[in-house]
Amino acid sequence: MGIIKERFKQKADATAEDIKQLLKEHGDKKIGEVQLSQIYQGMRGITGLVSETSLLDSEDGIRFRGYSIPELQEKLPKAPGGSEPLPEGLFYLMLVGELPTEEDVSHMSSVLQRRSHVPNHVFQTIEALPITAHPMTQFVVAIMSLQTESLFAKNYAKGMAKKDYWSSCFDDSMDLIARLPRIAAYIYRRKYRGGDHIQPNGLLDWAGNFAHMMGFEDEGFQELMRLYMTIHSDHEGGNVSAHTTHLVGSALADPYLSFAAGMNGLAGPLHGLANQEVIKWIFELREKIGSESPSQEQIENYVKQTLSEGKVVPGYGHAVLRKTDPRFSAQMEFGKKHMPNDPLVNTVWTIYETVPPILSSIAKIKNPWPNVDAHSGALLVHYGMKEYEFYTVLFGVSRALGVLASLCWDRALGFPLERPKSVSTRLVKKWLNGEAEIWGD
Ligand code: HAX
Repeated sequence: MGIIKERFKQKADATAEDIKQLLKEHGDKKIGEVQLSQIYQGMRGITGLVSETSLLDSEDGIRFRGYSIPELQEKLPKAPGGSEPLPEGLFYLMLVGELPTEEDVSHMSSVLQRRSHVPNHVFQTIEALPITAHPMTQFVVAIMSLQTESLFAKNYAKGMAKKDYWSSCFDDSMDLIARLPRIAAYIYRRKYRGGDHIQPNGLLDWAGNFAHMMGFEDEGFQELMRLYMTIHSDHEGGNVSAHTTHLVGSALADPYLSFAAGMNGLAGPLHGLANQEVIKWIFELREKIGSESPSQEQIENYVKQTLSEGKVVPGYGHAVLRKTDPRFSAQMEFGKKHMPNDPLVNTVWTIYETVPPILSSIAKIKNPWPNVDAHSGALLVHYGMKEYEFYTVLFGVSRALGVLASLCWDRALGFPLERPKSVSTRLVKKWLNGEAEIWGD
């Protein structure tokens, strides 16, 4: 067994023992109440999931195993000469629960390099799709075709015992994370660079190699990829991509099937696809006014027009957050450091000054502040990645780190099939009339 796998197993066994004790002593404690409105409104605020890898605070934003993004930027190992964290270090932290040393991270990088071979049939499957297919469609289809490699599925078919699920889940998760940059880069080069593919560079870290395979050799872009892959990786368990991966995995669908399901959710415009929508929306604004640098007044009018057409302002609002997303702030800092005079990046900052007061004046909107997607596209465009339909694939490669680390924990802790109870409006009416119990059927 590899060293990372061994450490993970030790931590998971200790946590499983803690949970056993915790439930024995406190299993019947109430942690909240559920209002009728919550079950009709997307289950907001109902605590019903365990997420070991990260927790989201509505004011402070995301913390990965207790560490904020600025803390991770300081504490996680960096690439030689770089100043952004290496995402494989964050993966280690989410998996093992402890900050990795430089040695741990370089070990993780080489393990991922070793596992990164993608079988030919995956590329053939991508090639069978029309080139016009959305990159997220190509991405999900490629992951599904890679499912032929699942050890979990093979071992389950051979009668694997429940106590061994975690091991195959771990191996599949590592393999999948190792292979995703190759697949995503293939899709990028196929769709936007005439199929002129680039071989991996075994000397580079996971995110640096990803940038290289997409054709971006600029050190600034590689640093951006390290930051991007770190901050998009996890947002506790209830967001659509994380929750879907967890739910599908609870049926013992293997990590490939579970992750592909999560990616279908990420491809929704209220979730991960918002990153392409933001840039599309800004490009349309530029075209409309015929300028690269819209004024605050022009942005204000454009936002009001968007709202009057019954559309959402992409990149703003959040189901949990009630402040500026620290993932937005981290990207803003990156922009200030690397490209303070870029007109598109400056427009993102002017939008940041303009939108919150407008959204704040609309009573129903709970959070007028920007989320992660409001900023990412402008940084990518700066380095020449203008093909915004591809942006959600980048998000997806990063999200694998969090949701697959969580899936390993799910199997190691022996979590059961997820199956919440539902109600019908008919039952609700009967309950309100005192004719039925709400938990009846
Ligand atoms: N523009 C216009 N209206 C908005 C809005 C925005 N940015 N944010 C919220 N609202 C509206 C909602 O559509 C909802 O209207 P209805 O009641 O008429 O349906 C109302 O305000 C209440 O919404 P909320 O309670 O404040 O927010 P929700 O938890 O329902 O939704 C969303 C959260 C992120 C989906 C929402 O803010 C939104 O649609 N934002 C724009 C899309 C976006 O940026 N998505 C990415 C989110 C981050 C993420 O997951 N990234 O992957």
